[in-house]
Amino acid sequence: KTVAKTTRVDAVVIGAGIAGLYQVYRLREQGFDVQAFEAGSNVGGTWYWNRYPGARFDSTAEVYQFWFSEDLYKGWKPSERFPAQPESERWLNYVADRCDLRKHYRFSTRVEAAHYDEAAQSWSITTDQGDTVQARFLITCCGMLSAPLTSVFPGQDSFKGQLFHTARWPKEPVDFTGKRVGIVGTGATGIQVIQTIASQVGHLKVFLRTPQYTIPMNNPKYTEAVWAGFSSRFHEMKERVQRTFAGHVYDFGGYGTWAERTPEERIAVLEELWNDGSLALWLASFSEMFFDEKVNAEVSEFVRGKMRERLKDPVLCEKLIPTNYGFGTNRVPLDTNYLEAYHRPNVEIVDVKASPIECVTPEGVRTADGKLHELDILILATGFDAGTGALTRIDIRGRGGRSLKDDWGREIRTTMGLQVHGYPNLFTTGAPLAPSAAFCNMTTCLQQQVDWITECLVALRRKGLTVIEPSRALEDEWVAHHDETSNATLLVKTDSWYMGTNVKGKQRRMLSYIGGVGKYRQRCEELAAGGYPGFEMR
Ligand code: NA7
Repeated sequence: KTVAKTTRVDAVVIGAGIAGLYQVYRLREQGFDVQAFEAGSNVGGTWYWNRYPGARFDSTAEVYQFWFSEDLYKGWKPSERFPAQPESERWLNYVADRCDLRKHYRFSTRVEAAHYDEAAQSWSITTDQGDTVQARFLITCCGMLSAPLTSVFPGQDSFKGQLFHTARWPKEPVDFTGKRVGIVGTGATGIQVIQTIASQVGHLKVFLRTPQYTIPMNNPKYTEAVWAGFSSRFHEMKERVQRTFAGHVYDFGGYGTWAERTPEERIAVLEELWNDGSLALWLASFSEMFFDEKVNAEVSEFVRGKMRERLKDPVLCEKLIPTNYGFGTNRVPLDTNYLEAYHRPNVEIVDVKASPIECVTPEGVRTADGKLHELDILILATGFDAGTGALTRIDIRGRGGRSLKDDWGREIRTTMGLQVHGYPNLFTTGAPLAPSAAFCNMTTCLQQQVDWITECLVALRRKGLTVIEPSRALEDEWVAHHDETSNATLLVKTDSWYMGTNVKGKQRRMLSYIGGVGKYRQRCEELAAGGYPGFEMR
């Protein structure tokens, strides 16, 4: 659908991923007119862009779902516990079709700027296709991990081979046969790529800087009968994921505390969760591992032992088992034969901690020791400007022309990740200081945020009001609570995208709220039930 120049709508939604699709659905249901934009040529968000080999989510399929329609849930039958990207992309297309959401979108259209007009009490949104839309409300559903770090090394443009960032992977399959391939990055993404392409490439050089603790994924096929079983528990699961620590069915507390268990019992619990092959070892074992260095050290050693069993070779153990940070203090990936890939004769580790990458040349990658690593294909699994990047790449101006990029350049602040002081009628999902990946199963949190936003707009309309903005005091309170919560954990000691340390100059502040999904939700509900105390409404 083509937008006429300068359209007026109640709300503009940016993004056609999980949050955006559901936001459009909810706004339409409540009778708001909505214009949505999506930079990609189709729906899918994360699952549109991240089509790299091996991409898959590691929430379980029974909870990586929409909960607004039981029919929708029952009608989609995931093929396995952790489906791969093509299936997730198909799923979001299925949702868009079933709910007739496409007609609200303008695809292949990137929002470039959004300026708040104080006199008109509305946002003026402009796109790279030349459209201008006036919207009372602007709702960003741009994703937490969607602004890829693509320009990492000097000389990248000179490379004569093929260069890909994982989050900008081409739709056409890449032929690795016989190729000399290099990959930078061994986060959750790099691990999925490496384990998938190791057997396809001629030779693979892994430029490794920081090894990961990784858990072998247990990914059984889901039969019709299995899905019927989950479907019959739809309401029970829907209720449960809203209250657990990380928005999954599994949760902390099921095994009591570390302190009250004997050493043998602790190991038995860790073994049980290890064998579950999910993120439960991280997000549903003993929460003390996030707070108590001694507990963390013991859990870390348990995981190291498991990794040693898999790797066998002491040289590989030395290179691939983390020793300088604790288990669970950055994102824990699930893997499928990732460590085993290093047993292959065509897979080689280049230690770029010892000798960092200096530049990319036409032939390959040059490291500080002067070596040139000649390559046909270079893969950047170098991650994202998480939380803030998707929004600071848009020119967002609030009251008095203040810029979100500048404001967040000084200090990353939000009111519960839902609004930002100084930016009336701007609502955000997947934004900093709300629970997010993987401290929240993203579908759980995004739906909760969309529901909160929608109910807020309905409440404003009921009261005959047109503007809402959190007060500075309310935001201060949330930021302080957020910092207090994260500073009590060991997470703040480890460098990671959670802490913003992967982006030069970014403030070191925990991006995800880690007080728990249930607690966050309760606070959100209290604000709504109390008539939004601390928000200025006009
Ligand atoms: P991550 O987790 O941010 O990982 C990025 C990786 O890239 C990580 O291993 C980095 O090493 C590495 N990296 C980045 N720059 C360099 C340079 N210059 N040299 C060597 N290595 C480098 O991104 P992912 O895409 O894997 O995952 C992001 C999230 O998406 C994931 O947590 C899921 O929630 C989904 P470093 O650790 O900085 O030493």
